[in-house]
Amino acid sequence: MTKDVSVQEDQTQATERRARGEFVRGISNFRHAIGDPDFPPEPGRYHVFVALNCPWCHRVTLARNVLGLCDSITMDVAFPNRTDDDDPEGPNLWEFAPDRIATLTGNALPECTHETGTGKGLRLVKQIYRAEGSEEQSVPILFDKVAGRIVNNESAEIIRMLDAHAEALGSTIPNSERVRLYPDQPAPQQEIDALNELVYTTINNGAYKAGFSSDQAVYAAAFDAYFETLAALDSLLSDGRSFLTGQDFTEADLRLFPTLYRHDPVYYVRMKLNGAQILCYPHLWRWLCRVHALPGIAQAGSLIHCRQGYFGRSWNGVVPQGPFKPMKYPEAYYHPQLASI
Ligand SMILES: N[C@@H](CCC(=O)N[C@@H](CS)C(=O)NCC(=O)O)C(=O)O
Repeated sequence: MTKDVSVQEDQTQATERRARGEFVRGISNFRHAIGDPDFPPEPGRYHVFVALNCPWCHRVTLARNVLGLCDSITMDVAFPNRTDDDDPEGPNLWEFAPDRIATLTGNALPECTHETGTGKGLRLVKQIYRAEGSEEQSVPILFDKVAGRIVNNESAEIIRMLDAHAEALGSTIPNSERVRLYPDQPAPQQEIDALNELVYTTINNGAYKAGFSSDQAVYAAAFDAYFETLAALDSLLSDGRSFLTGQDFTEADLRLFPTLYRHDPVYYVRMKLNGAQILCYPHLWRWLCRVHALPGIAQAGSLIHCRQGYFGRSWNGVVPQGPFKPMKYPEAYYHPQLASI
């Protein structure tokens, strides 16, 4: 990679900031790239490990779908809640558990799978890392099934690689019809980079800073910045453009989508982002519905996994049922006219 595409949290005094109650996201350590000599772009070679409630994984499932890579990049899905305290390997670990029962539905979740990428049938994501001497445990992971190695565990870089190598990776969509998430020209790149920076800091990661910080001032600043950006993006879209940078869907849209998709049904309550719903921002609401309607987008996410994951264990296993007005979600995303103007 020639430049850092991920827009990560500033790690200055991270320990002290965490001690004061601020949520500070860590850094991903596997940063190889498809296209490096060890990792040639080939159909059928790569695999992703994801959890459908995780918004960073959502970037990867969205990219895999819109780029036509579902047949050529295999995928395993972890259960949305981590392991419990009585797990022999410890609590809070992502687990492949297709038979585990979700409190929300009273049934197993059909999207959840066993681990098939390594060929070892591992139970925990942590064991995939441990095989390489790493103590990390995060999803998403891009894995090379031929080399038996983790390629990369930073979603921003993974989606950029899938976009750059879509054809060689075996995309089922012809080049002329496939979206280009990060076009080669400098002008759209600069526009996307600027949006990524703003959206990562105040929206994607800002939601976590609001919801997981235990300091009132840190929460309040994150809350304010989040809603300021929503207002700014609503205004950006008010000139009639279909997507954030114009008439084409790009990486900037893809990276905004996972957070806004979660906002009304989950983050409003769970992340204490109860200033307003996306429904209150007419241009953003219509943008959300427009993106949701693109081929492959609705199929890349699951609000059942989101609800189960965000409210499951940390909220005593009971998942809030709403909202139901003006309509249940995700059904509401099929109705752009619900926007308040
Ligand atoms: N920088 C990573 C962040 C991924 C991340 O934070 N994933 C969370 C789930 S939403 C995770 O697995 N964290 C490790 C853990 O909580 O054990 C990326 O964007 O790919």
